[in-house]
Amino acid sequence: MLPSPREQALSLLEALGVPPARLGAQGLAVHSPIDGVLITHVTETSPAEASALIKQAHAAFVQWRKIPAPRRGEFVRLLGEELRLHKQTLGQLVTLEAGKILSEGLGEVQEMIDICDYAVGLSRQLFGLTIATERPDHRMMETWHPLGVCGVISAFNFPVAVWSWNAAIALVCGNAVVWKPSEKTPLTALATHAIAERAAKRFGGLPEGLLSLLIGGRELGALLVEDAHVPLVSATGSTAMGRQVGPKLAARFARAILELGGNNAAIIAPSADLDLALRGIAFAAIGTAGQRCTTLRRLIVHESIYEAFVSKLRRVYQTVAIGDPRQPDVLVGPLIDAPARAQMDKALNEARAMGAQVTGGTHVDVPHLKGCYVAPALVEMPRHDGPVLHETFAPILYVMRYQNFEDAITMQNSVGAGLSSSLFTLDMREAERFVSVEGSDCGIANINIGPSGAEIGGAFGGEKETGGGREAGSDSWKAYMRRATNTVNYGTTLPLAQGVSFDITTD
Ligand code: UN1
Repeated sequence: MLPSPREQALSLLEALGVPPARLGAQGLAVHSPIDGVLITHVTETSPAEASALIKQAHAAFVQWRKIPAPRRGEFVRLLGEELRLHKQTLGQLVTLEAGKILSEGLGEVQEMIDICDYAVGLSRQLFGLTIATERPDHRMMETWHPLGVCGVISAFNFPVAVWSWNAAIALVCGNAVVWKPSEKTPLTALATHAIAERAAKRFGGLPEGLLSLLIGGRELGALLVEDAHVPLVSATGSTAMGRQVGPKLAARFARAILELGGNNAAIIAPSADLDLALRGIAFAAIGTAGQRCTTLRRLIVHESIYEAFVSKLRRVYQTVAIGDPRQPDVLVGPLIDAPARAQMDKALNEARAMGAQVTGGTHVDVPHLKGCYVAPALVEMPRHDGPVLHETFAPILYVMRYQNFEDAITMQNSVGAGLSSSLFTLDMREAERFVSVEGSDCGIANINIGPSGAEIGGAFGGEKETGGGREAGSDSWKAYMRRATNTVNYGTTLPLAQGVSFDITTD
């Protein structure tokens, strides 16, 4: 018999070293989605405290930016080590607070470890170019400088990994980080900070306030967005949230990294390896109970294999184990809360009204657990329209048919969001076309794997209503630094660019 989520969470918080003073009988109430029961309250940050923390972070940045980047990398290396040591405990806490199955909770912490490793290497690779200049005895180069305080606003579904993608990179780049986690998942944020504090101790101390945490509601996120001491905000959440945050940052010329909604599709072509596709589709559509921004939401299947493939998928939907995400055989945990389930019901009703055929989608009673459990829904649509066009953050997979490949690509691209996409095919021409300029319009386009579960080595993010931001690997680090172009004249004359002459008379 498993302990109650509350008991287990409280003992994990203790094991992780979260200061008891942050928890108590008052403040932000935190419930486990597993049973809906209150775990504890968390002390909230007042707006005045938040402003003071941002100021302090700026002062910390002024010190931190002078530390050589490889030395900054040493702190991130220690952070990665501490995360390795606490992978089990933090992973379990992610499961208790966000409701994802344990393997995914642990995977989330692994993603944090991976980005730390990546950032350590990066700390010795923050380089600019030297560029040929048109003037004799001149040198032209670019230098990358730290930016300042980086604000991070994260969502409940990846309560700690998203912070780490931003923080690990921002720190080696010489920045301070102020984090506003989702009000639904403050416990994992506190635990992450406790882990970072251990790394800081081993490092020999960080400038006071280099990493800070704002616990509370969206007004704290708004404060971060409006504070002139914050030159960059990386915000993960809905497109509606991005529409508020983006213009405010633009108005004060601050940078935005926006990771907003997704409405990700997979195309199953006639040549696809259907067994492989089935596994890929099941993980992408059902995993994390449909609560990833990369979750597969639209399946576009060639008519010639529709029945063969979709009948197998129906069976998966009918048999997948739903329940306590701590149980090893369970693949679908609870939705985060009752409003999420109501949104799911609403979308399914809209689909039914259009004539859709729904497999699953019902509320599920799990003995002794009062969480919001649902059977994932496979929704065979008469057309690509209505609720299909919008992201509902729940395990709903809409299925459509196609006849020709170009139409499938058009369908895949005809939604507002542009995060992730995939194609299952063994036809090389189709595969290459899909990743070509005429193919998927998303930030992520995969072949023979689903749209979710990206590695940290690539740049993560999407186009159109997904916001255009890129985090994690590749050259995403450049967003966390400012570039200066330097031209140095080591000669004795002053030739002007473009052949301009401007001769003044001198005595
Ligand atoms: C998110 O859902 O906000 O690619 C992030 C993935 C994960 C990250 C998801 N690595 O599914």
